[in-house]
Amino acid sequence: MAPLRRHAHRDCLHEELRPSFLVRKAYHNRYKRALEEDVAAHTKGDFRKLLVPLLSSYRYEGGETNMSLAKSEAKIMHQKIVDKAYSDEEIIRILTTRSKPQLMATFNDYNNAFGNPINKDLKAEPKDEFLHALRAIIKCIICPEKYYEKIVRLAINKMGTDEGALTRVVTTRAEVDMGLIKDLYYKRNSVPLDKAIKKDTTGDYEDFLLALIGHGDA
Ligand SMILES: [Ca+2]
Repeated sequence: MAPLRRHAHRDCLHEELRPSFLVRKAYHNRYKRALEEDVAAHTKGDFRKLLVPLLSSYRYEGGETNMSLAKSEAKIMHQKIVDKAYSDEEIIRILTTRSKPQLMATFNDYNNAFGNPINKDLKAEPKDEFLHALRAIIKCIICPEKYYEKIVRLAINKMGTDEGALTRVVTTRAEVDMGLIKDLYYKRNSVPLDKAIKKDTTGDYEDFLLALIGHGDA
């Protein structure tokens, strides 16, 4: 795997794969494994092709957008999607290196020029896991708290608890945007997230989650 700690980005999967020291320590205490090892152990093929640049490439952080670049890259992405070349290096390069405002402009342009949101076109094969990952990255860029609130909601609402999904969101977003996720969770479910977690989990696991979401300061 590429070095894990080179740049402190604020973008979804970058953040997801580059969590803070405290988060990694909490994860290690509970699972006796390094978070990075688990991530590395679970990627291969096209996923590795996508995740390695997400970890290692430099994402430009400026706020300005280049509209003609957005237009040309929307066109590139559309052509690759039409050709079903989903793991093409151009798609990966655009998603992993462009700034968030630049990508927002590209996605808008895509919608305007081709008549569909890009994520709708990436749903052509709903069961394809690589397409699922691309859609997740795009949803994260557009509105991370919405993406993560949904994962938390589904993890809690199912019979029992989806501990894997809940742990992943809580450990990776704890020091990023957990406040926004909690606000949105409360808005959608009319119950505070810490209360929902208390009801759905027990013991050490409950304490672990509550500590990380900042129980009491909601
Ligand atoms: Ca449940």
